[in-house]
Amino acid sequence: MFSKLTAQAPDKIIALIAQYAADPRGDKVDMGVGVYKDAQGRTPIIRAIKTAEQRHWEAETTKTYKALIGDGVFISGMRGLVLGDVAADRVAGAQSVGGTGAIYTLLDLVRTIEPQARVWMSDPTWPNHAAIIGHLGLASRSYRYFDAETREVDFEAMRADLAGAGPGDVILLHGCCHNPTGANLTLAQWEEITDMALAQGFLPFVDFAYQGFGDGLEADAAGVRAMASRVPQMLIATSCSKNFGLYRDRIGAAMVLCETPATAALARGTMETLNRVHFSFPPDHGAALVASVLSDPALRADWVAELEGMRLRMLSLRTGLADALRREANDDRFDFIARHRGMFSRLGASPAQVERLRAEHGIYMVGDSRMNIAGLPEDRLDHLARAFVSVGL
Ligand code: PLP
Ligand code: TYF
Repeated sequence: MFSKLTAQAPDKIIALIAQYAADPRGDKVDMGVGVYKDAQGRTPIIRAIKTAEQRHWEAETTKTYKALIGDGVFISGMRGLVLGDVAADRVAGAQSVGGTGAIYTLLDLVRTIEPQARVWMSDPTWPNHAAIIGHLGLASRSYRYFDAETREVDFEAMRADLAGAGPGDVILLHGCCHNPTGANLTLAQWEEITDMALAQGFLPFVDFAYQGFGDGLEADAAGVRAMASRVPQMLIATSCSKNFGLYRDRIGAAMVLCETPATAALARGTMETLNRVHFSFPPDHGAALVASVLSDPALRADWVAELEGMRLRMLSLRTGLADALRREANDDRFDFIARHRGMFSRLGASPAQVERLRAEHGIYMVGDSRMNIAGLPEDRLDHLARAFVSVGL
């Protein structure tokens, strides 16, 4: 049976981790996989998470099963974090295995109801979106999103493409900190997409993996909240990998905003069933930690402060690199790096230039020239700027 299998192409982002690790150069620079790093290149455990973990270890007396849907305190805490007070009684939430698991559950929910649904992705988007949609056998479309010249959102093109969407179409949007480009919708543009959803009847699906990494916890949620306050229904996938630093603990939440509380109860029941068939009970550990951090005011304040420090560090790396490039290139063509938000920017280098940066300068970024801003060496930004200009950028 298994000889029928075909060799799988490796995930290009994950393949970079091993390639970087195997590089013996002492001054190599890792701007590959989307993991936050501090000035020493470490990905530390968030202080409040460590404290919650210690308390949890002391207080936990059993490892018996909890609930198929997940930890109720965690789910309502995540709903509040993402949506504030918006539409609370119409939202069904389920704990998931990372943000990826939330995306999978929500698209499986769509497939259960509407196997003919088409899922529209931004061009470009996180490669796992297309992989999951394809695996589920759903049809996909893409909409234009990024202007390669200005490195901003090409909103005219996006709007023109989405004009062709209607009922039965799911429009996948990045809630903030677009991966891989770093270019994001303004609040006014969120309102326009909301108008289109209302007029055309498509279903918005917000992938929200970087809340707190862009303009702040509340500001990053402004678009998704504005949309949720007006549309009858939408899907939201959230992740605790980045903002709680819980990458390997695999914790996230799937949320469905429904027309009525009664429909939300139905969605909740179906997500419970989807959890059961996907993995039965979701893993508790990360959910328990996030639930304590969100419900304990002191822990929450400490988490918010640490997250804000991470965000501000990435912002200062952005302005630092843009300044260094302005000096080195003697013009402002790289200023978009300071305007982008989140962990990534798409530099706009060709695959050959990306390869030269790796081979000649030990600078690692994804082949589409996505840079992880947190990986920038803050004491060597000039060196980096010289390398960028030396390969013809
Ligand atoms: N969505 C986007 C756009 C991402 O970049 C990521 C990656 O971290 C995720 C979702 C989900 O990540 P995880 O499954 O690790 O929570
Ligand atoms: O985009 C990134 O780098 C992160 C991590 O299949 C990641 O989201 C990358 C690829 C993948 C899963 C996670």
